[in-house]
Amino acid sequence: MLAATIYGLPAVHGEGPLSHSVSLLILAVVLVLGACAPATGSQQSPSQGGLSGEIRIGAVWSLTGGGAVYGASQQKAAELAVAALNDGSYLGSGKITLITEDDRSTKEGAQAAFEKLINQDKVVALLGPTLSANALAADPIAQAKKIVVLGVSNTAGGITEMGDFVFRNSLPESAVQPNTIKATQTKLGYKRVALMYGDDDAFTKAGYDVFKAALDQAKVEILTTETFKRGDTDYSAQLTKIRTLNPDAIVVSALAEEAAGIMSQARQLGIPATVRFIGGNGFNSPQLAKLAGPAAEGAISGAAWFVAGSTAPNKTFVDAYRTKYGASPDQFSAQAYAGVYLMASALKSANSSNPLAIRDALLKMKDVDTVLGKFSFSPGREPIHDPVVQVIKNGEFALFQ
Ligand code: 1QQ
Repeated sequence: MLAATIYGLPAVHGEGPLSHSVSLLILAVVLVLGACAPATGSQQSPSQGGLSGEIRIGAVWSLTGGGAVYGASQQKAAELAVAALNDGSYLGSGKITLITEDDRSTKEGAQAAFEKLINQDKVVALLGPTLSANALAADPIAQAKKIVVLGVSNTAGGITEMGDFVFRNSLPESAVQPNTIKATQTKLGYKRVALMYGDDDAFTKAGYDVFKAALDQAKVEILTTETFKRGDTDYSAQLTKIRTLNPDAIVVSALAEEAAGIMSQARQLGIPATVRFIGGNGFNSPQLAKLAGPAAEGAISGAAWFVAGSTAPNKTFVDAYRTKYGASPDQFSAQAYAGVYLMASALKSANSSNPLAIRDALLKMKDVDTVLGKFSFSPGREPIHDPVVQVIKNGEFALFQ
C-alpha cells in the first residue's frame, strides 16, 4: 500500500533541489501516514469506521498432498463467493481481495502461510486451514496476533478452545456422528461392527472417539479396533482379520484417500457389499467415489450439508458453482462459500475491518441465511445447525433415509 501510494504521487519524480526536498517531505508524510494506517490492507483507519478500498482476507487450503481432495473445492467456492460479493458491491466501495496459500497438507506449511498472510500481506482475517491437524498447529499464530481465523472444514476437538479469535462454521464430528450411528443403527440394525481409524491425525482420532462412544451408547459390539497411518496403502492385515470376524458393518474414521484404499481392498479381499462402510467427514468428498469406484457404493457418512438442499441461498450457490466450474459443489465448497459470506457479513455489520470489530460482529451472528441453512455461532464460536446423513448411490451422494 505504501509503495502504491508513493508511486501514485507524480511530484516525487521531479528533478531540481526544490522538488527534491518536496519529494522528501512527501515521502516523510507518506511514511508517517503509512505507519499510522491500520495493519489491515484496507485504506481507512479503524477509528473512522466504514469500509472502503481493498480488504484483504487470507485463505489457507491444502491444495497439494493428502488434503487436496478437500482444498480444491474450498478454493473454487471461496473465489466464487468473493467474486459475487464484489460484483454486487456488498461492502459498498470496499472490495475483498482473497489471498490464497497452499499449506501442502502439512503443519509447517500452514504455519508458514499464516505468518506470511498476517505479517506480510496484513490480512484482516483468515479462512482455513483445511485439516484440523494443521489448524491445531497454525491457529495459535492468528490468536497471538488477534486476527480472526474461521475454520470451514475443521471437525476435530480442541479447535475453538485455542482462543477467542478462533471460530469454525464446520460442525464437529461430535455434533454429527452420534446422529449418524443412531440413524443407521435404527435402519440397518447392525449389532457387531469392526472399527478402523487413523491414529496419527487429529481429525481421524477425534472421529474414532466419537464413533466409539456412540457405538457403546447404542450397545453395538465392537469386534476389533484396527489402526493405520496417513499415507498407508496396504490394509490387508487389518482387513483379513476383520473378514474372519464377520462384522455386520465397518465403521471407519479416515481421510478420503485412505478410506478409498480401505474400501477397494475390503471388496477385493471378499468382504461383501452387504457389509456397509460407515464413516465421518473424511468420506464427504466426491473424490472418494472416484478413487474407490464401485467399492464405495453404499458407503454412509454424517455430513453438514446436502447438495439438493432446497433453500434459496443454496440453490443460488449450487447453480452458480455448476455454471462456473461445470461440476456440482460438495460439502467442503459449501462450507467455504458460507465462510466467506459470514466474514463479509461481519465486516458489513461491524462497518469496519478492524480485527476486534470483526470478531465481535461474528459472535453476534444469529440465524443468518447461508448455504448451510440458518446459521448461528454459539458463545464458544462453534456452529449451530443440523447435520444430515448421506450415502453413495450410483457414485453420487444421496440422502440416507
Ligand atoms: C478435518 C476434517 C477433514 C476430513 C476434512 C478437511 O474434517 O481435518 O477436521
